[in-house]
Amino acid sequence: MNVLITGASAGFGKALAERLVANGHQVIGCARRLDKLNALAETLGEAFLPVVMDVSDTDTIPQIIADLPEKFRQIDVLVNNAGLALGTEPAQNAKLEDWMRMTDTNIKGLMALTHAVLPAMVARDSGYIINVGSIAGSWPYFGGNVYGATKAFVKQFSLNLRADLLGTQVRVTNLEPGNVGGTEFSNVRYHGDDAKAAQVYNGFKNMTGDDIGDILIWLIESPAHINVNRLEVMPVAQTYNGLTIAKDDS
Ligand code: 8X3
Repeated sequence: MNVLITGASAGFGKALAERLVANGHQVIGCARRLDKLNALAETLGEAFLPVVMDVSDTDTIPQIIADLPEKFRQIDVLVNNAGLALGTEPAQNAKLEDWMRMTDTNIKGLMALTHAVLPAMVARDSGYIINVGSIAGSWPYFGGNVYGATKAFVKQFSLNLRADLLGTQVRVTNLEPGNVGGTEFSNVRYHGDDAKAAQVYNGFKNMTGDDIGDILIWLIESPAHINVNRLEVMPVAQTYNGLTIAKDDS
């Protein structure tokens, strides 16, 4: 299979690319950083095609897809993995610029790529789109504001895609991970403050990019007649903790 992964240079994307190549698939690895992609291409070989792409630069996407070399042109699986959380402040203290960047990448980039790839899948009557959502798309938490809202969009867009794809063999999954450590995600969320980012993962066993890579390849290699609509995963240490009330004297 040919699998296009956005955000392929690190984290979940990289973990998935490694697994796919090991299992004999080809990967179109998209990311902004060519040096990181090239490093990955060196270890993964010819089955990994590095493609420079900034998903938030949505106007460039159709041409990038059209320009793919012949043997990578058919995209069997699209993994919309590129995304970011910026800031953990309450909404009243958040930066509008952060909100706009999350919207541009997590929503507009994902839409643009899906729009560029989906028609060919429908024409072939086969294909699979996996969107990397988040538990934040279902569960509100302090500081989640626009990040969670972008992931709620991703969840509903995934479900609505399936509704439109009735009668086709094209599959769509929204994968909704909870806390995952050891990737750049938290570092970006805390605007590069390594110490703060590290604190998030102290004192419990978090999930890792490899755990998510294992889940993604399992989804991709699952039987073609099964559609996993949504898959929410958390480390055992993470769970729901109810609603909160601010008492008058607090
Ligand atoms: C982020 C999930 O649990 O790290 O997508 O906030 S969590």
